[in-house]
Amino acid sequence: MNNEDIVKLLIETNGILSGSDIANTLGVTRAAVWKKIKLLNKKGYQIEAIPARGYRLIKSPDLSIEEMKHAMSETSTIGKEILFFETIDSTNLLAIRLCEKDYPEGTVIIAEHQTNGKGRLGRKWLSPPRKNLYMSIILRPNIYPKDAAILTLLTSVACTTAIRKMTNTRVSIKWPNDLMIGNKKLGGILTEIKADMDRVSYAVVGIGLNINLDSMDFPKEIREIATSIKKESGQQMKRTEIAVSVLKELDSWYSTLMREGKKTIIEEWLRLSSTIGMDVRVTSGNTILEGIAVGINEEGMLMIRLPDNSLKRICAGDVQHLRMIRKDDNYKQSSLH
Ligand code: BT5
Repeated sequence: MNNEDIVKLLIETNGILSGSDIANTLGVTRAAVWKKIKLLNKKGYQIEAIPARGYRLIKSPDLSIEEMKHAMSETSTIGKEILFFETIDSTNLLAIRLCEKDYPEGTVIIAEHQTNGKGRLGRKWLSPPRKNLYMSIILRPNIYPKDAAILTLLTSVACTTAIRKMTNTRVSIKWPNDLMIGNKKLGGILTEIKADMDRVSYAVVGIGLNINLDSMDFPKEIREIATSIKKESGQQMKRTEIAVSVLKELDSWYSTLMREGKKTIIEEWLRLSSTIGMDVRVTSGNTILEGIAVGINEEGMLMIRLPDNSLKRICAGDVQHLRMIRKDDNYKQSSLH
């Protein structure tokens, strides 16, 4: 009997369920049920025992893996398997190890706390415990390595859509992998792939989202540049609901990619991005360029119009938004080369 078996029954009952009904359904003793209930209450559930009647679920912890599993049972690919850790070095690192062991596509690794959360280029993702979301998803897309950036684009579309639906915040995407509210970073995406010459053999998309951090919870290194949903909206969120919404959006956008190719995703990314139409400064290795961000090409590269009017493709780098130049649809072209 898993924890989620009992939680699932209590959610589905939405009322009082007797100990013997639970025991019979799960093929265990009533004493075993009682023990599990005690354990779940220690894990942050509030399950009331009503004498001579049974048990009732009053409250779940704000990140409940059991509820997540229940909610993800109807997706097509993502979240069929969800692994949860209190503390881990990095969900991406573990996901990569699991990919090597042939874990199936759609497996989600989620942690309350990361001791070595990773950003791009060896940077750190600061991961304070119990307030945020840190998760990685294993994908095995049938795409060329040159197209792998689409996975970051589609993950940022999924996160942005989910957060806009669930909260009243105006999150947008900053190329290539940042989720922003205004000029503060709410979250980031780290896509790592293994590929041979002509096929991606696996990809791991890692998502870090600041959810319930209060102003004083931010590590000082990022206090000036980062934000959280709670800080922006005043809303204390149930992290389960955001996680489920993000993963369901990811499932749906991933199916769109596999079915229709990249076009719809690029269009949606352009709609949700705050980079296009901006005067930007791009730092890429030792090179710094300034120009107007006019679009992305089919491989997810940022297209910059330089002061001499030439177009430059940027495949990797960090973007600083300087000021809005134009926000009309002329800049929202998906097929620039
Ligand atoms: C990213 O890198 O933005 C990718 C972040 C991906 C994190 C997830 S968490 C789950 C999974 N497991 C992992 O180990 N990683 C992924 P980059 O664009 O390089 O941005 C890194 C920079 O963001 C840092 O140098 C800081 O300036 C800033 N930063 C670090 N922690 C932050 C936080 N919690 N909130 C906002 N900004 C942060």
